[in-house]
Amino acid sequence: MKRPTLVAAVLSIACIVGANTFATAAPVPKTIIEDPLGDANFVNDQGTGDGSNGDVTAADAGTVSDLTEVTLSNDAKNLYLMILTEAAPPATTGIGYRVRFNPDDAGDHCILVEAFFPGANNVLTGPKAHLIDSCAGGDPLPLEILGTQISIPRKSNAAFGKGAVLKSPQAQSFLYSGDYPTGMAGPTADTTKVGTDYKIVDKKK
Ligand SMILES: [Ca+2]
Ligand SMILES: [Ca+2]
Repeated sequence: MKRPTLVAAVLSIACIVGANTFATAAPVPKTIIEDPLGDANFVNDQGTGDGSNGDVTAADAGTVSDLTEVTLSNDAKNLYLMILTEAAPPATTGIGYRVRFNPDDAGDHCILVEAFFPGANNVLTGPKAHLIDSCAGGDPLPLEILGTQISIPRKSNAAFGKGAVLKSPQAQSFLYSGDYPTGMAGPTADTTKVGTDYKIVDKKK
């Protein structure tokens, strides 16, 4: 009767792990971007991503590249960005995602969070993510990525400071080929309309 005992032991460990997970649960994610299902077809708004060309057509070429939702949450230490798609990466073809914030007067976004997944057309062996501050310059900052959730240390940029608002979020998916981080990001498969600003939550002490 070893097997039931083992199963019971595993279940009880799972319960303990589950309880701990709830005890230290991350804050509730807030939806900042929503996008139609079934429009990853390399047609809608590719390149601009501002929604001006519409974002729905009948063709449904992509599943992993099909953005459906982006959520954000934060605690004192990190921002947690989650990218939701019709099907989870990786795909046969290497796919990347970009979520960008804080456009300047010219419409160029200062804060870019990018994630890249392995595929036949690139050299990656696992997912990679990084933060780019295109207004301040400098090298991309590597970020922790688990599935399609990216953890962004708040101390990494003033844009994530106390009470800060991340403005005009917008997302894109694209093919990612070649080396990392110097590979080719494109063409764009899916884009979203500009979503809802996210105000960073800080608990009062
Ligand atoms: Ca979509
Ligand atoms: Ca879209």
